[in-house]
Formats: sequence, C-alpha cells, structure tokens
Amino acid sequence: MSIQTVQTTPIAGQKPGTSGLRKKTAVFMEPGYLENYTQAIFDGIGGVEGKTLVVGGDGRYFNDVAIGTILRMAAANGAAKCIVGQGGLLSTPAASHLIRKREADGGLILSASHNPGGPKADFGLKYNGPNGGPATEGVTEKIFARTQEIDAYRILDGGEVDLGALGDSALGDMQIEIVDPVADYAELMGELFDFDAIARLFKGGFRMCFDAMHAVTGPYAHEILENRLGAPAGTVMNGVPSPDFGGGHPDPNPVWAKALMDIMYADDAPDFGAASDGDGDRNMIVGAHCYVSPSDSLALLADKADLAPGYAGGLAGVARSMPTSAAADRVAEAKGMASFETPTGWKFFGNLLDAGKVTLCGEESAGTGSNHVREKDGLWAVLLWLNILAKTGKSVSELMADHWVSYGRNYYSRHDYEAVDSDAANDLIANLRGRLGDLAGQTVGDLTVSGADEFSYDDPVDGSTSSGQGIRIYFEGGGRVVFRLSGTGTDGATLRVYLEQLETDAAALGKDPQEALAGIIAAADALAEIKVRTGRDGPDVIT
Ligand code: VG1
Ligand code: CO
Repeated sequence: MSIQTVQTTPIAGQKPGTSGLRKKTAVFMEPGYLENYTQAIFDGIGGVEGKTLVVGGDGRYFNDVAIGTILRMAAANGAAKCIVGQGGLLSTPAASHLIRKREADGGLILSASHNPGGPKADFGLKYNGPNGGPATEGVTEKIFARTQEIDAYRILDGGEVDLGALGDSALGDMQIEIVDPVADYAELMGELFDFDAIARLFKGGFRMCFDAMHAVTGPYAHEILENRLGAPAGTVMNGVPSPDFGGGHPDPNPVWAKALMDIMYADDAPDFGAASDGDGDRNMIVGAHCYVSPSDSLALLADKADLAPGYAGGLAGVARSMPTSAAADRVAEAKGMASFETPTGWKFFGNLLDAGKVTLCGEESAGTGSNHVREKDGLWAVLLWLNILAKTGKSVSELMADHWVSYGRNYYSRHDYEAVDSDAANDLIANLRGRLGDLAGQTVGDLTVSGADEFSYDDPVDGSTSSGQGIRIYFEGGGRVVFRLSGTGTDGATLRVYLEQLETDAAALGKDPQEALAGIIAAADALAEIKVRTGRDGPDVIT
C-alpha cells in the first residue's frame, strides 16, 4: 500500500450549497469527482495531517464506496484517525455529537438529506467543523476556491476497511475506529429527556407511529423508542435503512410522508405520529387529526422546553431561519428571551449556539434542534414532544389550540415550484429585486404592501455578512411572503414561496391554512408573476 499523488484538473460546479455539495449520484461517481472534492475539503481546512475525523452517512447508494475512498484519501493526507459509524451509517445529528464528544477536528457527512437516493437520484457530501456544525460560509468559500485550482489529490493505492466490524484497525499509518452509530446518541437523549415519564406514557397505552422512511433513523428509533422507552414493537415503521429509501422521497412532510398522514387522520389514529428524513436531522410532528407545522412546532417547543430535564433552567434565546414564521418570536417576546433571524441553513446557527446566545433553533423546512449538538435533530424534536406530552397529559391538538389562544396563530405554508428553468427562476427573483423600492404602499387585491427588502444577515458573533438571502414582502395586518431559490436541489431551479399570515382573533384560529392564506397566495402570484414566468399552473409541493 503506497501513497499515490494523482494529477487532476478542476471540475466545474463543485460549489457547496445550503448544506454541502449535492449532485446526481452518477455525477459523484464520475472518475475523480469525489476525489477532487474531498481533496478540496482537506486543503480548504488547512490539511488533515495529524487530525481526527468522524466519517459517516445516511446509507444511501454509493455511501459505502465513497467512505472507502474518503478513508484512503484521509490516510494518504496524513490524518491520524478516522472514527466511522458501523456499516458507514451515522445520522447527521449523531455525527455532530460524535465530533463534539470525541473532540475530533471535524467530520465528513455523506448525505443528500431529504433528496431521494439511488443510482439515478442524489448524493451529497459536507464538512462539519470541530464544533460539530456545518462549515461556515468562510470555510465553504475556501473549499470552493480549492476546487477551482486543484491539480492533484492523494490516495492510498489499496487497503480495504471492513465497515461492518466494530473496533480498531489501521489503514496505512491511520487508525480506524468503527463505532456503534446509535449508542452515544441514545445516551445523550437519555440525559436530556425524562425517559421515565415517557416510558410511563407508553405503559399507559399511549400509541405512537414513527415513520423512519427507510432512512437512517430506523436503528436510532428502534433502540430509543422501542428498546429504551418501551413503545410496542411496530411503533417504528420503515425502520430498515435502504440505499434508495424504498424508492421513496425521504422528506418528512404531509406530501412525501403521506402513508403516515393517512394513519394519523384515520378514525383509529394513534395519539402521536412523527417522521424523519434521509439523514435524520428533520422531523415531522402530527397528532391525531392534527398536523403541526414546523414553525408552530418550534414555537411550542420554545414555550414548553423547560418541562424536559435538559432545559429545566430555561432557554437563553431562540433563533429561526428568516423564512420560518414569526410564531417563535412571539413566544420569545412574551417570555423575555432573545430571538434571532438567520439565513436559511443550519450553518448560520452555529455561532449563536457556540456563543450561548440561543438554546433552541428551527427552520420551517422541518428542522429543529438545540445546543446539544450543532445540527438540527429529528429524533430529538420527537423526544422533546413526547416529554411535553407526558408532562402535560394533553394531546397534540389540545396543546396547539392552547398555544394559539395564548400567542395567536401564524398561518403558514410553503409552495415549491420544482425543476423550474433556471433562467426563468433567476429572472423572477431579479425582477422582484429591481422593484423592491417601489412596492411599499402598493395594493394587491385586498392587501397593502407595508415594506419589502432582500434579506441580508450580519452575524452578531463573527461580524460576517451574508447577503442575497431571500426577497421579503410584508403586508399590513401581519402578512408576509418570501421568495427564495433552493440551494439543495439538483434539477434546474426550485422556487420556494413562503406564505404567512398572523391571526389573533380567537374565533378564527381553526381555519385550513390554504384558505387562511388565500389572499397572500394571490398577492404572491400577482407580485412575482409566478404562473407566467414558471409556466406552471400551481406549485409541485405544498407543505
Ligand atoms: C433546504 C431547506 C433548509 C435546510 C436545507 C438542508 O434548503 O429549505 O431550511 O436547511 O434544505 O436541510 P434549500 O436551500 O433547498 O431551501 V437537509 O435536511 O436537506 O440537510
Ligand atoms: Co436532512
């Protein structure tokens, strides 16, 4: 086994997006593609000589092969040690925890998250730093710059690692430790939540259905919900990770987790339903006949987190991504907590969490998490909900109804237009951007625009600025629409339209969100000419 230096040339388009580099699997499998990007990560972070890295992924097609390549490259680049999840598996939050717990120098997480997997679907790779969180923009810019000037990568010319065998081994001069992907994470959850109270809940006949969507959370959910908390076998469905997620789309929302929605809206619905995504960092929460929007979930958790032992001392503050509804802000204000509005993507929460400015964070895209790791965490959110249900003795729908009476309801929906022609999508945004100065005071249907801008974020911790983070249009009476292009898609452009309307009238809290938002939806189309410019009659996905 010797170290090879392989000559290469830059490959266009290796630009990390909202959460690492995501491309079609076939692109990642092209000769040199993964190698170039991995070397650019190593170079972009100042080399890996003598460093310890955590490596794991969500088990999608190509996961194991790619891990083999990454390990041989880490060894050839002088890394001291790689800690790898058994079978190549690590959920994103478990990887974040492992980096922190073992004080590693960083980690490589292989996932395209909620995007489908398989030879014809998507693959992804991202680097997380020593705090366990996704690389900040400063770091991803360095990685991208390296991809544009790379001329060689280093790799061992042989050496196989048996990812299935727990324990220590070596690859060249590098140590390898294969760890149980679930154990450390499950232990952490046991420290944060009142497992006895949740176990009593299940013992009392409380019924739950957790849809792992054939993705990475299956083994975690089996161990924690069924083995440790005593939920009956069968509580976890689709709990065996598969390379193509059973042919499905592992995005936990009412559209892609329809099987779970059907169960939760049936006559004999269980008390609680939940789902997680490809890499285990997203969550969907649904009670019997009661879907909880991720923005509302964040607000409810911010209100009641102190019922869990890990948060009994209260929260330092709450952060949400800009397109997420203002429901959490209303809780923060009422409780006198700090609140922050960041650009989309978990990497923007890391500094706030490290600085102790916030305890809870969340995104409208079904991501919620806390300072226990530096990623969003699907099962964590589910367990916090269970803890709150156990402690209050209320149902999900009772909790939500109470919440809206106390704080008002931020009706919310996101409309996605997928695989839109990139030029048309860019033009739509550019057109809005060009008119921002003229919109205030204009009336659209029954609505009057009260203000409009393009979101730019000044990080209060490191002083960096991230601009171009979405077009915001506010209406008199507490309405808002946000337009943004996705940074995780792999087909053309995905236009996301985020719609919100605050309602404080106690008699109007029980409406269907699409009805409550009808005026905002019409205004969004009128202002941005969505139908005309995309050539679509309506959104592909409504969540
Ligand atoms: C989407 C979501 C964003 C999330 C990101 C990564 O990004 O909107 O909130 O942080 O996915 O989530 P975009 O750029 O497509 O809107 V995950 O679970 O895919 O790592
Ligand atoms: Co994810």
